Amino acid sequence: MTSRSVVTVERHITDQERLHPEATGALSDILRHMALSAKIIAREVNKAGLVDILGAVGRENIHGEQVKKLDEFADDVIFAAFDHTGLLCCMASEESEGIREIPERFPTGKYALLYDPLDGSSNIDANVSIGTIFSVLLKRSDNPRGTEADCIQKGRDQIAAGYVVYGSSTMMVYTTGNGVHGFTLDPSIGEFLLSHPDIKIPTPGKRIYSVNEGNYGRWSPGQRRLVRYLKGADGDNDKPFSTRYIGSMVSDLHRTLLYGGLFMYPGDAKAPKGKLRLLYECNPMAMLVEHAGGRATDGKRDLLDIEPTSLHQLSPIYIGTKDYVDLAHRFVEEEAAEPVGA
Ligand code: P6P
Repeated sequence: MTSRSVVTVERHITDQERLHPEATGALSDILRHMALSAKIIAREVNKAGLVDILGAVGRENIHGEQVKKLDEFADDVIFAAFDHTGLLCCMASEESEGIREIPERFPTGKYALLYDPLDGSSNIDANVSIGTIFSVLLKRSDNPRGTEADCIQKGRDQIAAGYVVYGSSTMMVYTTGNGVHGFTLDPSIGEFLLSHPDIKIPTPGKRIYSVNEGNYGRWSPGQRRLVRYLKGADGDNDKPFSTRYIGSMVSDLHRTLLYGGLFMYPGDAKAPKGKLRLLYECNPMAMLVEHAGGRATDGKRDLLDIEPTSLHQLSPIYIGTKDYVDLAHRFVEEEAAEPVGA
């Protein structure tokens, strides 16, 4: 690789900023600080098995889930990377019930940052890939220190979105609405290098469906028919799909983005809105997949058009190759209007 072909994420962000003469550079700085956070988190994730950082801290988060030390560490790393920068009016994290305010001693800015600091954390002990997901919104309120309403905006209004996947290599993938770009961390120089420019989800893409079939007994009749059709057990599908399910959203979505396929977390009789959070899991992924040429819905309408009402609200999600999401709608759309399990 010649020095000319080495494009760091910092250089790429600067190049992207040049496309917007009106840009102040604040959004670029947000992406740079997220890249720094990712490097720090990656360092700890990659040695998690070597130091006593595993195991629960004996505390549950607001969703009643056991908080593992790495969750807490990642949450603190991101907050500390941004709280003093003057870039943000406030933050919202999966790990905190309300918004995370910028300390009074620091200046504030015009953006709100929402993030899931370490998604898939239940897989940490099994060394399965996990990830960070983030979403950037523009402050709407007059309050310089932000409000919860500044974080509760529909996905179509996101300014930027991205994720970091801590796997066999650490990758950062982001979009500001001008293509989806992937960077791989070169630990030898501590830089994210452009490895996947302008990602487009393959079409037709691999025939892969990704869903937790352990929930089959709670699914709606349409969801059951869909999965039976996909696997060739029902209906006229002469090209059955393969199934892949890691159980870590960032990993399942990263595969879907690069290979194509259909990822689903549907609602069911026990959890009518499914398990995944709209604002800082589904919406950023939906922005990325749409800008890569795919589709993302809740089984009835585009996720990015949903008007959210609360910070941690859940949403069913069907996301990936557009044709496969459209196919899913043929089975489940009419039911999305009805309470699941009816
Ligand atoms: P289930 C991980 O706990 C997570 O939040 C997502 O990363 C993942 O897609 C989902 O939950 C897996 O949930 O119910 O299939 O174990």
